[in-house]
Amino acid sequence: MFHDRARIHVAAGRGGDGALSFRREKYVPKGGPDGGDGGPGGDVVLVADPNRRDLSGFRPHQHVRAERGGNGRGALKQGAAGADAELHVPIGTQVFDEEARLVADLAHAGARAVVARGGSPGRGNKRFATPTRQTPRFAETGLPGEERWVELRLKLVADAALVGFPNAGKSSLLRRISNAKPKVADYPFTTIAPVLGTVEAADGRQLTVADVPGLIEGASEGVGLGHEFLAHLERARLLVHVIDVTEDVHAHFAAINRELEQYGAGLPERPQIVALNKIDLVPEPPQIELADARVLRTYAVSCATGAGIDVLKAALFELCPSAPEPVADEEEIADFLVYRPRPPARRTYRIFRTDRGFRVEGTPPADEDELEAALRAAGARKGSTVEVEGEEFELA
Ligand SMILES: Nc1nc2c(ncn2[C@@H]2O[C@H](COP(=O)(O)OP(=O)(O)OP(=O)(O)O)[C@@H](O)[C@H]2O)c(=O)[nH]1
Ligand SMILES: [Mg+2]
Repeated sequence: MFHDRARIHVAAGRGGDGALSFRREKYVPKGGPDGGDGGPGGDVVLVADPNRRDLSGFRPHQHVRAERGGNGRGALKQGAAGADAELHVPIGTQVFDEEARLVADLAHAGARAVVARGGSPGRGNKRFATPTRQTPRFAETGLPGEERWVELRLKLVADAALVGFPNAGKSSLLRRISNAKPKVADYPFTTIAPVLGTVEAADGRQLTVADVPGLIEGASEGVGLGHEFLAHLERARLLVHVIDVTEDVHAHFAAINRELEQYGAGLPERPQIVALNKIDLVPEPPQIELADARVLRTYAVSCATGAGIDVLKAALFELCPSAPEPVADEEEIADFLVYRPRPPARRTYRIFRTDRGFRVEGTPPADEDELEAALRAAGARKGSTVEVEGEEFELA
């Protein structure tokens, strides 16, 4: 099975707590504060991996968690940074948030997108020492990491894509021109999942071509295999419209174009070259004119005999301008791809661990349950002493 969608829950690591510690040395009865800071929580990062074919590596509703930052320790030892959770996805994976907004597009090998940021660490008590407060008996706790549901959708990255009725010979054509070996058979819907092939020119240039399932009248209403898989044509700069010459060519051409119009997303306007296939089955080479502004060229070919294939292949290289130069500046790519959802949720308060229990500083949330959850996340348990706005209470 080919999976081009996955919904996963991503949770970044919580920041480590700062340490509450005092120097203990021989002959130094009252050492100063030496609690180190916690380490930052790990991020959840998606990485575009050319070795991944689809999203089938994800379980439905999978939960992914990055590592928590380590706690600070005495002697000013900083906690270890939590390890990132790296998820490998195929090139062409797009990331959508819960409001269906596109937040990252991993269109190049090695592209990275942070989808959940690790929580910032708490500061150790050493940081809170001032001339007037030489023995701070508290340390800051770390902040929780971001978490969210994200929807991954794969849109294959191909220079050109084949489109047409079932049985037109799309897979046969891909076998002829590329290194891919998709299944070919004389029944409709042989191809049920997209296949990418690499086409090589004599001068070494390469193009990728996508073969997708056949389309039929009413695909937009779910007839046949539906039209969802047209998402894999969206990034193609050129469509190769394959038509069986033994069929009613004009009717088939119009029917496929109607389905492209139903789908939208730029496909109706995409330039096409038409491959009139199976000319070995007709006595005369077809003289067919398709009056349509999108059609740049029409070729008569036979995937069975190979007739006309080389000319069509040359046209692909001529009409697919070579890929745009990769952006030289790595920073620029990263900036575009890194998901900055909203400024890291600034809490209006921080939680400190004291030698008596916990203390909340700043403006605590109005919602008591929210505060309680935050205290528990910071390590408070039933019976812990908590100080909020000068009042002390025990956690129930
Ligand atoms: N005679 C002849 N048969 C062909 C030619 N090209 C393809 N075929 C045959 O047509 C049938 C369908 O070919 P496929 O390549 O599987 O067609 P497709 O468009 O990929 O079909 P779906 O995957 O079902 O959408 C197979 O039996 C092929 O052998 C051709 O040029 N001449
Ligand atoms: Mg096929």
